[in-house]
Amino acid sequence: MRLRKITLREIHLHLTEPFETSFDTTTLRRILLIEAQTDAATGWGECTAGEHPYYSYETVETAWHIIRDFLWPVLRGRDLSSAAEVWDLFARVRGHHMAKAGVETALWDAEAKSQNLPLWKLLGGSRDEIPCGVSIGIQPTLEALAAKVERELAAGYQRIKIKIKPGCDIQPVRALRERFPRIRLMVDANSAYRLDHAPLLKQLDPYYLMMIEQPLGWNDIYSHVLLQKQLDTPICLDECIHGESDARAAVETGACRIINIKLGRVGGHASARRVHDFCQSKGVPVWCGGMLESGIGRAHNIAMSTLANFTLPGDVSASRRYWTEDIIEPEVVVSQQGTIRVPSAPGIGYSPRLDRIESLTRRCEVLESH
Ligand code: OSB
Ligand code: MG
Repeated sequence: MRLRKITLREIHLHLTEPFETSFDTTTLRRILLIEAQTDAATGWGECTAGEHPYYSYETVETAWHIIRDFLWPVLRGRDLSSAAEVWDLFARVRGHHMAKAGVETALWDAEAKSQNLPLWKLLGGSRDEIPCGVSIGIQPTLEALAAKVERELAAGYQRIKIKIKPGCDIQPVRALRERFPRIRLMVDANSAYRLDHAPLLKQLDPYYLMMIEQPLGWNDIYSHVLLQKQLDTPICLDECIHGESDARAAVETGACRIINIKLGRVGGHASARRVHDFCQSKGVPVWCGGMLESGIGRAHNIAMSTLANFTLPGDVSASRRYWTEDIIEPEVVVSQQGTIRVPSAPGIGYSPRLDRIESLTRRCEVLESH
């Protein structure tokens, strides 16, 4: 498989409603799409870098720069026997996993298409449907929050995650538990707390949450070791896990009992699979996180979630929860049982809508080997 051309496109998509976390409120997504043309097939990837460096240090701008000036030169005209080789080829570039993942996942799609195989089969996945949860942003009132939860449960979602931050944590959890005593409930703090908040976080224990996601520093595994010792509620790490070595450090030291895997954060499918396999060998369950992706990134998340140790419902939900109209055909839909049926078409299994992508494009750059 020889890479001929990469097209970078920045599209702008408005969320159907604002999404508030402890670090930001997002209304408009700037999404970097990567189209990789090889001599065998064309694949699509999505770079999950944000508009701001508030979740990780990467942004759309840094990713564009890294892809054009450092990743593309490594791959241009190169003959690849598999997308699985790309991670090692990129090793000289430190970090910038979201940039790497955008390109690497596009090549996985191309490889699967060239073999006429669904991507999830090429990755070694084993499920034909995946369990789904939702991530609900911070709401202005407890009533608004309860109404949202009600609606998502009625739609069939198997697990509810709410965002928390200092001053907006115990109260919403208590309110939801009183109203919904039996649901699978969890919280995500996006690194909004410090270790000296341990007594406060301890107050969440009586609400038997499935987990607390990333309470402490985005790059601070050790503080989570100290916090987990004090909590009954399992900690799940998101921001801290950039690859297999972080997963090993976190699991072996007891910093967490569950891991959230995001393709962008770990640098693509090959790295994600290594994190997955390590966790599986240690009996640590994983689930697929979300980054408010368009249909392209969502499709990659679905393919990854078919691996056997993705036993917990992920933040992979229906297109319509984010967009009035997605950029893929068909859109991602979730059943009344809270599952997504895995597509059987080659590659990511959903078709990019080129006309719609074209009309949403604000910036485009073609990188071509001559
Ligand atoms: O921490 O999981 C997170 C969105 C943007 C950045 C970080 C996170 C999130 C979400 C949304 O929780 C998940 C989704 O529905 O895509
Ligand atoms: Mg998270």
